[in-house]
Amino acid sequence: MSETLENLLQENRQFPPPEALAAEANVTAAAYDEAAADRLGFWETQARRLTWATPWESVLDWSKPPFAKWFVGGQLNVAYNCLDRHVEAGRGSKVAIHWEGEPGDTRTITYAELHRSVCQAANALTALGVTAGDRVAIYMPMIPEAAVAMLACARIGATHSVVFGGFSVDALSGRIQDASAKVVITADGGYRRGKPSGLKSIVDDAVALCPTIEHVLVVRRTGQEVAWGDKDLWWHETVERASPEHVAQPFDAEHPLFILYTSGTTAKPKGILHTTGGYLTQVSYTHHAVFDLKPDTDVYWCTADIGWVTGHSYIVYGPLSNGATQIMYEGTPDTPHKGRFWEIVEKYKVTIIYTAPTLIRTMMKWGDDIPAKFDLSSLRILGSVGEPINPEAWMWYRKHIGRDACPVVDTWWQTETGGVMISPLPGVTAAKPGSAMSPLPGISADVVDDQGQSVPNGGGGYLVLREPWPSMLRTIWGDDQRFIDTYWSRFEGMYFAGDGAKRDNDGHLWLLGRVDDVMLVSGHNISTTEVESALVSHPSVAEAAVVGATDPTTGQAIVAFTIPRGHVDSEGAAGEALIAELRNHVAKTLGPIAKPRQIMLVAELPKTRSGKIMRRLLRDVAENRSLGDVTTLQDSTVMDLIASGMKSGK
Ligand code: 6R9
Repeated sequence: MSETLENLLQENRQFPPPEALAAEANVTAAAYDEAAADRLGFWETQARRLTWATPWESVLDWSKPPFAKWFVGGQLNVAYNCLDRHVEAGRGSKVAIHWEGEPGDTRTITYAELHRSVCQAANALTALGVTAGDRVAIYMPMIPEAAVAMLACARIGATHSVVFGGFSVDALSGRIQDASAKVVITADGGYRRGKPSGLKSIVDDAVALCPTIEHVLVVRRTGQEVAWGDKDLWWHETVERASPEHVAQPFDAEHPLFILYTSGTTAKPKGILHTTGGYLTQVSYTHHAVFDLKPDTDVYWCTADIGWVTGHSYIVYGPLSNGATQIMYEGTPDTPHKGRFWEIVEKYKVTIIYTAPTLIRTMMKWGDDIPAKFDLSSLRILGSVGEPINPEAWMWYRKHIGRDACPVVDTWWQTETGGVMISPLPGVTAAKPGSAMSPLPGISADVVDDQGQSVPNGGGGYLVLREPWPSMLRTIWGDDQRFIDTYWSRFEGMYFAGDGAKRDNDGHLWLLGRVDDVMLVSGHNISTTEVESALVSHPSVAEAAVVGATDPTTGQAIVAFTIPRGHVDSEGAAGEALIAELRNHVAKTLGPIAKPRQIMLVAELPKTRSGKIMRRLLRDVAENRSLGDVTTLQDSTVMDLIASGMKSGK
């Protein structure tokens, strides 16, 4: 890359924590000082929040970088920490999960009940021949059995590999083959957008390609007809008949806990491997710190799917290790109506919500009047994850969901980092809209230039992590060399995250999107995030995606795909006028260099299942190429619409 990223966007608003929240916060500013004085000692203190069967001998073995070992010699059981210890402490009757099915059916599951189900599933898996170290694939809808399956694997030391329910036969079979999984746990289907979707038939086709699979365990969720073969077993005939007595054995701190595949671009998915002690330490601590979780009074809701790392760390392992009461929701936010999420917040008096910018922007598009119909006064903390949150989306979230009273925590992290790395602390940080602010205590993040030198305040470049952290990935499953090449070779001795970032004049961090998405316009590196945020700051725009397309004069030119807000007239001449206005608005906000060559008004954008905009597909459209791999798209019809709009010049 020729130059580091331009640094265009200016944002001066700042929101200090409410005084009452700060006074009672789980974590105060002292944590930064403690961690700065003794980083490893700080992580030891956090590890002691868990229950260990055998204490560790040393905190970190970093003698063979980049292969880390945390809490060397320590032993613990993850499921014990998430369940048994709460039950043993007399909290068995506390609700662990309030589950809402999309059609409106509900289940309330206490810690004692969840513990019982996990013990039964652990016994059933053991009876099927699954032992510690074996891999189990999980391909499930958002039902409590998905969490039960993960915890049962953890309990017996089997390594789970959760694959998004809804990924294709190819995606599922490829992941099963890569990990040589022995068992698949699935369901007949789940409910999405008011209809039962089929999962079992996809598993059948995948298993036909996967000779390592010995058994398929099937939860009956929808009751739809399914084909039945020799390997198939019903969950209710095996797990629910198994003994609920099970004593959890401790495993080594470095025992493999799970593999989770990141889809990447077109390359083969990477099986990110996470282990036991360091992972649980960091997800448990960060959940306690970033969400200020008070287990006795909070009702926490992370809206992610269990198939995304956010579901692993902040639905299953973080919240349950902390004894939280949480919501789990099966369906989509617009079924049966667009106020569904806010109805759930009102019904359960949710206090902490953790969601993605894509959802916030969608809600902006649908209109302010929808959340206004519900009582959201129980909310006290709002979280965001998955993409940079545009400053105006942050402001909308704070105002229309958080009644201008709740701190917004924008949390930066990755599948690879396992847990949150950069985020405000809700009782400490005076947050700026759109900024993830500072590395958490015990984390050393930096922004460096092409040569790996830290940039000064006001500078931009590449986000790196300078020191190992407890929940870091340990390798790419079966491919140590690719682990080294992908993350540890760009800069000597540092983890390269693949994201662009800038450090503002106060030293706060702003994430600028994937470096692969950066546009090079007349010799200037311009981040997609900043142009998108400039577009979203216009009152007529709900959402925007920006890409660089080849241009004969400027090298690359900026092409923007923009979704107008619900009330905006964008047909015919009104649409033309809006486009002209938006081009000028970007030029005025960021400078003439960032003025888009072309703006298209669209109804939807291509997104992954976890809600990230797939800019590479938009680049294909902008350059009139045929589309690359679309298998991880949430809705593949979106691309047909956008491509036909482009051809007709709309
Ligand atoms: C947790 C998760 C990781 C990539 C990451 C970055 C983007 C996530 C972000 C963010 C800006 C945030 N990302 N959180 N960018 N601000 N708060 O999303 O994991 O699916 O592996 O994606 O997501 O680009 O590198 P994963």
